[in-house]
Amino acid sequence: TMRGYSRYGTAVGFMVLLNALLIFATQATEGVLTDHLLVQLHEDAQNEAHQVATQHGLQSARKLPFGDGLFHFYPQETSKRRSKRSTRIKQSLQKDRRVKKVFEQEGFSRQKRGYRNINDIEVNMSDPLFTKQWYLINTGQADGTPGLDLNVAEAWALGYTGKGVTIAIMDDGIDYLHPDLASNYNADASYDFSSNDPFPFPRYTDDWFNSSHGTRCAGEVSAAANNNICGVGVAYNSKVAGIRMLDQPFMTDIIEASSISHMPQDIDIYSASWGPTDDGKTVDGPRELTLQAMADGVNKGRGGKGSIYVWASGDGGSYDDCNCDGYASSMWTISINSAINDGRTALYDESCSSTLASTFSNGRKRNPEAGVATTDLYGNCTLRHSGTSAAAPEAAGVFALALEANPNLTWRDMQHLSVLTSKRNQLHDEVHQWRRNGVGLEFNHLFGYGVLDAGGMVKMANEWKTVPERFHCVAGSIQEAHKFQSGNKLVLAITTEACQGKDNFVRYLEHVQAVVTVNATRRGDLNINMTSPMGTKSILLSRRPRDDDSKVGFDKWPFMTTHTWGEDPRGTWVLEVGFRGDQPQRGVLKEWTLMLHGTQSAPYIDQIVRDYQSKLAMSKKEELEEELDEAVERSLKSLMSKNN
Ligand SMILES: *[C@@H]1O[C@H](CO)[C@@H](O)[C@H](O)[C@H]1NC(C)=O
Ligand SMILES: *[C@@H]1O[C@H](CO)[C@@H](O)[C@H](O)[C@H]1NC(C)=O
Ligand SMILES: *[C@@H]1O[C@H](CO)[C@@H](O)[C@H](O)[C@H]1NC(C)=O
Ligand SMILES: *[C@@H]1O[C@H](CO)[C@@H](O)[C@H](O)[C@H]1NC(C)=O
Ligand SMILES: *[C@@H]1O[C@H](CO)[C@@H](O)[C@H](O)[C@H]1NC(C)=O
Ligand SMILES: *[C@@H]1O[C@H](CO)[C@@H](O)[C@H](O)[C@H]1NC(C)=O
Ligand SMILES: [Ca+2]
Ligand SMILES: [Ca+2]
Repeated sequence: TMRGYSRYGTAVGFMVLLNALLIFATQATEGVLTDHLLVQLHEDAQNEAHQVATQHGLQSARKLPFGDGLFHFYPQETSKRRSKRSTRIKQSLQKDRRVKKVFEQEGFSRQKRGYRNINDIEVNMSDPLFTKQWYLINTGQADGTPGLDLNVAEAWALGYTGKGVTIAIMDDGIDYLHPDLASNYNADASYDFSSNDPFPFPRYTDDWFNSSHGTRCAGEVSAAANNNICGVGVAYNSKVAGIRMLDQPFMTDIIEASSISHMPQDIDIYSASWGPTDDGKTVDGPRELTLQAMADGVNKGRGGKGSIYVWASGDGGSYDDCNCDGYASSMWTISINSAINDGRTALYDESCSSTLASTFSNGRKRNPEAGVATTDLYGNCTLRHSGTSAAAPEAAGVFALALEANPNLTWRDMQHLSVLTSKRNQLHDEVHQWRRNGVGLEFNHLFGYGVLDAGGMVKMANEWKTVPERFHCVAGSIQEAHKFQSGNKLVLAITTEACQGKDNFVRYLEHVQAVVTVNATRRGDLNINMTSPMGTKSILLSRRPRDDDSKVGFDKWPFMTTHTWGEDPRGTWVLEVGFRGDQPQRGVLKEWTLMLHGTQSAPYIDQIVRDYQSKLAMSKKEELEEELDEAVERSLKSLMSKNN
């Protein structure tokens, strides 16, 4: 074993150790010699190492911190194997009077831990559009960034394809006769609330809009695999239900509530790619019945584990703020944003502190194949699905894989898993930095905790222990009117014990809501930030240049942040309310109530213990490696001293 090496100590000569290492190396890998040389120089030549190296055709020399007079002589260019030239260099070095000894360096293989080579997992699909579905496996097609994908291949390789899970697409219907959808269609769980019948087939509407939206979303989740038709769904063995509810002249609370509460014991996941108008001046959310339906869903759906509501964060671009959309910003929905295939934001992406994670879509003029490939109306396929509309169903598909891996997951477990396993990957937001919150979780104001990682998620889901009970604490409330104006922002503080000592003590945060009542001469110029006791700043509201409301303001509006996830809420929270924009504005804040939601006992204690154990194993490994290094160093020294 490796530990044994240290016992050789200085007593054993270098050659013994070298032999042992060589045996070890030949057993472990096929070592090859490289152009790199270990050179020992005579004492009086040690200041000339660089000259010696260059005179023999090498690039330079680097003094090694161990051994006496040892240098790393390295070549101009690194090729994998030793070149013929290198043999000559070695011979000429050996003849140089300044050089005491020359050793060749062996090259062997070391893999980055936790790094998945995207070509390692072989996925063989006959579906013609499969290779165009870069969001499933991104090999760089359509000018994309290789590896920037949902990592579904790993989840599939582990055997998770969505079996036994039903996802409902709440949209404009599904072409359930589509040959790529028919076999996965769950007719029993489907309904048409636009026409009040059990057949949510897309129909022509008054404005002749051809309703392909739902069909495209359904294909992303549940298109069948290996049938030579279109592409492959993220969860290609899951069932998809159609809930047609967008195709009537106007929406009603009854239709929304009915859709959201449709068959909650049969439908596991509801995907919604709609919301209030993304015109940058609307502040709207679920009405009374729909709120009740959502609350019932998370509390009673799926046998009490809770319906999973997946929401597109919105298509209003930088002019809108998804915290003004009460569906996306609800704690009960998982709000999903989108990245394009090279990791940039889509132009229509809205940012806000309530977004949990991201998937992929298309949203800049690029390669025509950079769109989302999926099923289309009338049995067709398309390469051009886009919008955050396209992002939410991908997330629904990933969650279906996680539910297959562990059907016990609650609606909150799914959010915890998303926070813990989503990745920054190569996402980049030109406006907002990636930051770490008080417990070290990395997030971004637009992408949330990053791109969903299906492989990571199913692996963690597999061993997941349901998170502890959730508590709610009103941390404090300021209810006097406070005036503020341009150039003179309002700063308020609430210091809280987070209900410590009471039954509803919240020690580990999940969601935080700031319920705010504020009016202003121009609502769109308002911006609100909130900083947690652990120092995490959430941008609760950004400027919305198109919103010129001067009457309504925000009335007990629950701005939500996910950015303080896992933090200890005890201490002082600071709210900053100000104006941005060209014209001077005035406003009055009438209420700020701080609501904390989370657990009393540590969530995922088992996960943490496991992490700790694996870290322990790592540190032992490093210790071993250090011991080995030391042994090599000692042996080298002893060899050198003998040669002196
Ligand atoms: C992929 O599938 C095709 C068609 O079924 C088959 O001919 C081929 O051998 C498969 N390739 C691999 C590597 O499994
Ligand atoms: C919808 O389909 C009808 C019939 O195929 C066609 O005439 C019409 O132009 C389409 N409308 C749109 C908006 O694509
Ligand atoms: C759909 O497919 C039919 C034939 O199957 C074709 O005639 C039609 O143009 C396609 N429609 C669209 C919108 O691509
Ligand atoms: C789900 O819960 C049941 C009952 O508590 C338990 O027996 C089962 O092992 C759990 N399954 C997983 C995958 O955790
Ligand atoms: C805001 O509310 C205060 C107090 O109710 C009122 O005096 C003021 O006129 C309102 N301002 C606007 C811009 O509506
Ligand atoms: C809120 O934070 C943003 C981003 O750091 C900053 O630009 C803005 O001025 C802040 N607004 C207030 C009212 O503090
Ligand atoms: Ca297919
Ligand atoms: Ca919006």
